[in-house]
Amino acid sequence: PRPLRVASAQVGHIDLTTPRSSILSRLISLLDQAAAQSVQLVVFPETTFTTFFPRYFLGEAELGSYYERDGFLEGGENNVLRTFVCHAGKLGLDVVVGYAESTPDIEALRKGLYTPSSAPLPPVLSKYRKVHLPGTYEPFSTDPKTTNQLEKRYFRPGDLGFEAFRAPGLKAKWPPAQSPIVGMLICNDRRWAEGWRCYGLQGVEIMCIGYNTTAWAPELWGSSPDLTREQAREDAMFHHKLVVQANAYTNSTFCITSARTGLDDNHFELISGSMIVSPQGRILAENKTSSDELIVADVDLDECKPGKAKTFCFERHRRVECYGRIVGQ
Ligand code: CDT
Repeated sequence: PRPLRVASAQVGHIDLTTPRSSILSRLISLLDQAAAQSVQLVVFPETTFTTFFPRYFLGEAELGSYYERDGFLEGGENNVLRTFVCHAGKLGLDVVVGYAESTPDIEALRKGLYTPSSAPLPPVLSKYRKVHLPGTYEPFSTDPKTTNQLEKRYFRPGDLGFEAFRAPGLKAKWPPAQSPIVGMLICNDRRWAEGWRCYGLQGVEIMCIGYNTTAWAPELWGSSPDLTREQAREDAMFHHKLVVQANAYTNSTFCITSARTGLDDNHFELISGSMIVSPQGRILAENKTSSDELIVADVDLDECKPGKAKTFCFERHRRVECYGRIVGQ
């Protein structure tokens, strides 16, 4: 067996004007709780350090304040991301965390994730940039009550592909060649089987997914515009669980999902659904609240093996000669 204690750090409501310092202290508290429970790997949401700002139509100057600057670690300056990473490192926690990444070229604004692993300034083991950007370039409306989804305006599609990596920093009790194979997706990416399969083909054992999923967004969802708020919320949760459980199963991998959730600015509702899912697609642990919450589970990575060797043994059962359409051939 290869036992590992993992957690999803769900983050509750954050308003547009919530001070970064108060967000940071909540995140530090989640890290402390994880360390107190001997967790080894914690997954945080998409855009963990701010509210989900792509729902707002923002002017250029204000917009800039929602990104983490390039060189946030190397530059040595104090910022929330650096403080967060160093705290996780001091506690010996491996962390996956989502943030809006700014590069020196304003034209190259992107999203990313990274995983630190040891103190004092933990190394970045891997970085992932969101590939499937939902929403629109133009706002649906400039009415401040409208839920926009301006990711196509505020970001560029990720350019790093779907690269699985080994995570040797997990206080490993096994040789490096047996260290966990980790993959990352961000929010909307989880709805696309193509990314999951790229990780599955690399033998992924733990998928880490942070997200902000609007509970009520008739302009965005493909479902009927006649749905009530309650029905729309239920649909959003159903589809979230459907894609995560199904893709964990068909790729024989554990999956940790972490929601930014709650009612932001007393108006914009995000679903929860933070959970830890087994390679059989079963939910092992899930959130009980719509607030800050740590969801913990003990997993055995060797449970990925039967699915990879039998039902989803890719070498024996895949028929690549029939899949050309997927890559436009
Ligand atoms: N943040 C993000 O990617 N949200 C999307 C909204 C979907 S719009 C159809 C999501 O997949 O949850």
